[in-house]
Amino acid sequence: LRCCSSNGSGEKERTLGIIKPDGLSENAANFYAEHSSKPFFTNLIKYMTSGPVLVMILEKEDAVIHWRELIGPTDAGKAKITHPQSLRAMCGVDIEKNCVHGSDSHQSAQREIAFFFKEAPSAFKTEAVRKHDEL
Ligand code: IDP
Repeated sequence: LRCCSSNGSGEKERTLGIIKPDGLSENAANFYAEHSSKPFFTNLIKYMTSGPVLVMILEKEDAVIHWRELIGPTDAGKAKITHPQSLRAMCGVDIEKNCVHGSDSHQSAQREIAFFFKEAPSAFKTEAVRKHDEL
């Protein structure tokens, strides 16, 4: 890395960073590591890196189950019939292109939040969530 030195003024400055496409595909592969041996893995990574994604921490009581209920079944095609009011029914296409992700358990949520938000989890946690984690 050839770079610069501090300008020494102690003032805030701005810089520009870009996560290049290969950086995103590495992240997607790591995020979905549990599916790496599945036949759909390569397509899933292509899909997940085909454009920008918006990653959110959502917080409420029983957020994991409520968000899973709201997004609906994995197969967006079937969801259109069985869960027409779900997000996947409304914006997804099929079992792969299902438009939204939701952690499938409290433990997965903790791991996945830490994956994207290295510093954030404790700052985002309410007192109630911190107590829940200590149990
Ligand atoms: P989930 O997202 O509903 O929890 P997972 O089984 O964890 O479902 O699968 C992760 C993602 O992999 C799915 O959201 C979907 O995009 C993709 N996927 C899952 N099963 C298949 C499949 O059988 N064919 C193609 N893609 C799949």
